[in-house]
Amino acid sequence: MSSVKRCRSSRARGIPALLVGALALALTGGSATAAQQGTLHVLAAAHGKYFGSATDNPELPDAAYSATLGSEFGQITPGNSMKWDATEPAQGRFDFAKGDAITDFAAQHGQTVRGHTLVWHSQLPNWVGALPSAQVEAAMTHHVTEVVTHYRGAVTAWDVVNEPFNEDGTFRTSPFHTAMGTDYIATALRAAHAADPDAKLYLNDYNIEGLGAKSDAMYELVSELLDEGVPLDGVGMQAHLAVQYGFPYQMQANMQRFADLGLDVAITELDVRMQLPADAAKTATQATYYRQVVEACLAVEHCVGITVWDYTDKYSWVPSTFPGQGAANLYDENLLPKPAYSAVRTALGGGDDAGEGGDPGALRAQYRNSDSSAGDNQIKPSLQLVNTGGTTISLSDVTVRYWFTSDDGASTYSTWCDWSSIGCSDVTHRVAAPSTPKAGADHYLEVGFGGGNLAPGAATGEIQLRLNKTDWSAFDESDDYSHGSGTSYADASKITVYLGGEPVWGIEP
Ligand code: G2I
Repeated sequence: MSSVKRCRSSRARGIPALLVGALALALTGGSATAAQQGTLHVLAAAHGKYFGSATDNPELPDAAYSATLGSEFGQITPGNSMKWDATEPAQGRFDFAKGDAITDFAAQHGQTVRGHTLVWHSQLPNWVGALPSAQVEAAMTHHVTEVVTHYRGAVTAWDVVNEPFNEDGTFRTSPFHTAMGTDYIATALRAAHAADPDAKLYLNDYNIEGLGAKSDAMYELVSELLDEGVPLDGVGMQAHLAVQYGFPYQMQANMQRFADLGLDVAITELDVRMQLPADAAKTATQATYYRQVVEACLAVEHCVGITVWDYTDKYSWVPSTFPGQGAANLYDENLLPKPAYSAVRTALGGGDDAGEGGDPGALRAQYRNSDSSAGDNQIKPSLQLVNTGGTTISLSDVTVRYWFTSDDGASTYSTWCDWSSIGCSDVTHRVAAPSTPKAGADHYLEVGFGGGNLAPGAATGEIQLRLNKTDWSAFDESDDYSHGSGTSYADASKITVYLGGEPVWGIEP
């Protein structure tokens, strides 16, 4: 093996971290508030890295799910819809509908897309395995060429070959390996490079996160490919971890040895499963593992980013594959952040130790619209606050603003708390006007609290609010700044939250 170090430089490399952070803020729209700085992607971007999530087409109509997917993450990977069985189910018949829905979502949310995956032994339609050996290379090259060409410009990095190794580091048997031996890997990489010279090309596998036989095999392979001048930009480490199996051995050192070859490294499918039921100890270990992965990536300059294999337990692959196991993700089945989320955020520099009053970046507002009519004489926002940090927040320090326009009629208001799971007697509410009227916001409903605490991980639960003008004239809510159409709770960046009067969540109009 050659000791020559190569430097195929990444486009992201060399961009100052702050510029990348500013770029990410520009992409996510608007000015930076403390709360935006708290999203995982914006925090990661300040280190010159991305923070992403896998997703899948059946999940996108879930409005609460896709709201967080679109706001918290700067990169997405399709969990299934760019695999061979989806993109070329019959030979020569390509279907990009599902993959296009993913790239469209990403474009709408300023996210990059990792293409997953071109050449893999699994989720391979039967026709590939049935081909005579002599035809497999042409079929593979055609598949890679068509798919990469279709997604040119929309997919920035590809898992060109997925899971080429067995656990002991020998090459896995597949129709490709049977037909071409190990040459199939270089052939696939060359075809992908020819189809999109700008895409970053990766080999991706699991159980190669730490030092060991399997990662040694990957190291040998990529070293040889680089020696031969094969186009290869990086190694993807899936990182499907489990609390019962311990943390990968010397993960940072392992990542560094690949980086030292001149390659990028990406954490591509991170999750940390456990035997159910979850308990405090397992949940704490899980948070530690997530934190350690982030720390390892931050410590390795050429670790370009981290993707979680979906962000919520609601859509995890784990329970169906490992019966009795689960709870592997950053958010629970109700889309509320778990301690692992706080651990990741803290590791990214989000801070969990703001001292008295709690961690500003940890407080977030969620909103749902309980008003079926946007044109009647009442506005009915339902809100809840979630403390994703590690310190208790005193609610008497917290205020929340829902921004709207008064439209015609009276400019005096009545406000109501119709129901709240923490009781309405401690919830204060009033309408006020900003010093300068803004588009979609010449007034706001301000909500406060007489007392109470929000413990780490806790939510206030629903607070149902309502307001009307004293002359009961109608509103046109459709252009109101904070108005949304979602009927289930989702993070709402257009609801602003203040701690001790300082903005901590959301974007003011
Ligand atoms: O198995 C976890 C991941 C390991 N690394 C490669 C990834 O591509 C893989 O992802 C998972 C998807 O998250 C699952 O959603 O790959 C599985 C299949 O190998 C996916 O599961 C399959 C189900 O097994 C099928 O029954 C189902 O038709 O998803 C298919 C599409 O929903």
